[in-house]
Amino acid sequence: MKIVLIEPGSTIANVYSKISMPLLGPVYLGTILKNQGHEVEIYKEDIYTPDYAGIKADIIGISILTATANRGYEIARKFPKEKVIIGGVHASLVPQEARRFARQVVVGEAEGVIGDIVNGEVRDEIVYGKPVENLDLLPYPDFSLIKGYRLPAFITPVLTSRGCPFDCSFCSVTKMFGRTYRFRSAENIRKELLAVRSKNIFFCDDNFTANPKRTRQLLEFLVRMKKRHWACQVRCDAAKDESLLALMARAGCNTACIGFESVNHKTLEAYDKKQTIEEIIHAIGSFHKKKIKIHGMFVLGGDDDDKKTVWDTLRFAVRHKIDTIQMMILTPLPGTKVYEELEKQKRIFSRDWSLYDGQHIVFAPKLLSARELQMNVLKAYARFYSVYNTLVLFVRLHFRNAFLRLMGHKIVKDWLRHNRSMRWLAQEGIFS
Ligand code: B12
Ligand code: SF4
Repeated sequence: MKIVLIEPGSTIANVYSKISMPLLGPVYLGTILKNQGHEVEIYKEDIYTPDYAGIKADIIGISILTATANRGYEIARKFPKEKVIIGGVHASLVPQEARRFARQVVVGEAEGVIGDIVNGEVRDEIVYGKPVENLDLLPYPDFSLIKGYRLPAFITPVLTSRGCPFDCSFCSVTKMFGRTYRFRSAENIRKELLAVRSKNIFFCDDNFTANPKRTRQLLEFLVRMKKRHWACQVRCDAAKDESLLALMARAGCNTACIGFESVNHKTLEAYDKKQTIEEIIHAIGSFHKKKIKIHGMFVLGGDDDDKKTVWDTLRFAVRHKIDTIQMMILTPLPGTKVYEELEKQKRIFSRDWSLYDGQHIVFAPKLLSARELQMNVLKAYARFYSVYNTLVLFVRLHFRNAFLRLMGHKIVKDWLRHNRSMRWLAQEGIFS
């Protein structure tokens, strides 16, 4: 059978449309189907958008996040419904909605069911996938299935674990992958890495160090493999184990993306983050001591956040010399506790999923207006990535950070160009 899998494009002016890193879901599923003898092609629209009218396929599989759901449904409408299957995080959280556009929707991890669905052996309208228990049994993702994807890619995503033992109130991860932390063996990962020819690797696990013992084993391998230049996502807790950080540095970790989330301790509590500001400060110092750069991730707009919190966040990032930052606006992703709470309080004013990308305010904050939150976050973001700050880094010979800041500057400028009118707020009648 001919199967086409599609990752819909990011919305206009979404910072992420510039990053051509594919979601691994379609690649894993495509690899499994190819190994079963099917002809598979994957389209990642941020890289290549085909002429859909010319596509002859038996099955169209579409992978949707909340932010890309509208585009996913638009693509689905171009095909007869009996050919379309939809999966991905958003489809897993609101399967009934996705079902309106597809013959079948898969909730959760689909590796165990995709073959049977394609062969017509599983016909349920909503199919519940089971979490893959032994991740070592998965094939290595075949990125050559993605049309137009240049190999070796500048950066290759590698997933070594699924799930996260925490349950932060704004996060979709545990709703999708559960709280049981499952991980691949170091040997299995080593074999995949041997075939990766990219200079840069992004371990896209949500919590790379959740099990320090297995992380250590993996790091030992990386030291021996002399793999350089990789980044990962960790919590501040990782910094409590200094020898683990030392090993990460020796193994080639150049950037840690850390979920700091807030510099307001009340907000940290409300997010159920189970981390303190002291731990954040300690983590920054410890990673920097090991010469690992930090991409600090913040989420603004909790019920205890006001205008000052936004600027406190910027000052904090500058004072502690965080290398790059991401300032997201709290987004009520379906299925999360934040969604349930805001929905109960009738504070969500937009259901346009394309705005659910962490860069558009879609609910009424408590201590400031929606417009104020949006503008202040943007202004603070723009300040961090200002030309002046970039020049300062350049003069101090911090070329890599200066380059990244310049990129950040362009991204914020693009955002402003596309969104200056804030049409979605005007449409909802939100003027103040
Ligand atoms: C790598 C990554 C990125 C990369 C690349 C993403 C991309 N190409 O879109 C970057 C850094 C650019 C990024 C950006 C963003 N991301 Co991101 N990202 C991830 C991360 C860490 C890994 C993705 C991955 O490969 N997962 C592993 C694979 C195996 O899982 P999967 O793709 O979901 O596939 C499985 C199932 O969903 C299903 N499935 C998937 N597709 C299909 C298709 C069919 C037909 C079927 C049947 C089944 C099926 O089967 C697959 C195998 O089990 C996830 C967290 C996570 N653990 O998934 C967050 C995650 C996907 N990101 C998220 C978010 C919010 C974003 C951003 C909006 C901003 C932000 N806050 O970071 C942007 C939006 C990007 C966009 N496209 O518009 C959320 C999405 C939540 C939601 N409800 O949509 C997640 C879940 C993280 C979170 N904390 O909640 N991201
Ligand atoms: S934000 Fe990070 S620590 Fe919290 S539940 Fe999500 S993945 Fe886990």
